[in-house]
Amino acid sequence: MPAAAHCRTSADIAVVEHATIHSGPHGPHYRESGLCSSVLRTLVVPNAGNYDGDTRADIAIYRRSNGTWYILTSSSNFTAGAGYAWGASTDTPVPADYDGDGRTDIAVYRSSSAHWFILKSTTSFTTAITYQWGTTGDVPVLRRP
Ligand SMILES: [Ca+2]
Ligand SMILES: [Ca+2]
Repeated sequence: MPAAAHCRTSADIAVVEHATIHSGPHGPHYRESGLCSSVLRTLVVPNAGNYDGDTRADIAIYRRSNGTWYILTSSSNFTAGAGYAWGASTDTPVPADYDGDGRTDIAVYRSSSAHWFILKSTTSFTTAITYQWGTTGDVPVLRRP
């Protein structure tokens, strides 16, 4: 299987650092223009979510190398973003709306201790809640869009 085809079929791969924003008839979108190398796969994990609470998904990545989330918001027409240091290189990103405000929360699952670390959107991502749920080796169940 060619590397590029493999990239497009995997849910946890995107080359956002090599992507560009384009205007189109259906609004802005991003287009991959780079390669999907094994090195980049370890650095960037995309996820879909609505972090700013409008009606559209935002572009977000979780960079394992520094445990930072980078979110490009749809409410800014994908012209402004923010970074949030939340997680470790071995954590699994598990974004969802845990606090029920309609906005996606920033969250990671740490398999080594079965902890869920959730940075709440209701506090503009300034306070967190933690749950221990699972046991070593468990896999978090994620709903993919
Ligand atoms: Ca949004
Ligand atoms: Ca939320």
